[in-house]
Amino acid sequence: MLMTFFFYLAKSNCDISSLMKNNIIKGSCDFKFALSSLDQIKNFRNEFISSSDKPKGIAILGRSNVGKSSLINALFGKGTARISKTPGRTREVIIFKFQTTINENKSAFFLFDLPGYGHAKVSKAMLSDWQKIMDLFLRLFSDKLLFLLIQDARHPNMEADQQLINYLKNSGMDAFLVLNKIDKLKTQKEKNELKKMIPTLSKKYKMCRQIYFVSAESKSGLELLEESILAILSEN
Ligand SMILES: Nc1nc2c(ncn2[C@@H]2O[C@H](COP(=O)(O)OP(=O)(O)OP(=O)(O)O)[C@@H](O)[C@H]2O)c(=O)[nH]1
Ligand SMILES: [Mg+2]
Repeated sequence: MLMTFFFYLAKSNCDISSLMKNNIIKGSCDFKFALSSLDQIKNFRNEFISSSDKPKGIAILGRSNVGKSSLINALFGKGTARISKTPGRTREVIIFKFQTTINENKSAFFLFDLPGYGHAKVSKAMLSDWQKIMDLFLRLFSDKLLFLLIQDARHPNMEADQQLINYLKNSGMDAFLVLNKIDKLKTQKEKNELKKMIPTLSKKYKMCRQIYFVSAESKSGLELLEESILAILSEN
């Protein structure tokens, strides 16, 4: 009898914990806008703030081709973002809205796919457009968002990444550093190279709350990343 009771308790605890698991509802991500001008960004700010949903969200930022769109698809469901064949393709601020379950409640948040930086073939004019868009974007939204700074785990902290972190470090934003494509680190030597970099990364990216090691391809590390994102979004 007692055994049966404990078995029931253990089983029901297990069910409760899986029910209460926070998650991003896959496939719930809806494309809202692609903003390419400063005016469009300003106008969207009003909608964002007056939204009946929480004016909070996450922004994805990283060099061209590090796998920003692939990570979006892995976290939010296949087909959410376009994966580029040509690096540097995402030129606009692309905005989605997505649904979550947090502590058994459904909540909606915004997702911002920001234009990539540091691509060699980008002209001076494009670079200056990127800068203007980012200056305005950060001014209007940075206090409401968690930034995922994405880098390629094989080549972290490249010159363009260093320029970015210098640009962002006094912004006071909330951020995670996410090293993607860890599936491409095949040999022990490659893995050790990355391990050796961790103290440097921790120091240089101390504005980031955490460093995550993930693969959009193999899905490794994504569960932990998703949990951590939701923990931040559910903070008041
Ligand atoms: N092996 C591997 N390949 C990946 C991973 N993530 C992305 N890729 C590949 O890297 C390339 C670029 O991926 P995207 O997701 O388009 O990169 P992006 O950062 O959005 O690129 P832009 O929008 O051009 O700035 C694609 O060929 C992806 O299939 C990963 O975790 N592992
Ligand atoms: Mg992209």
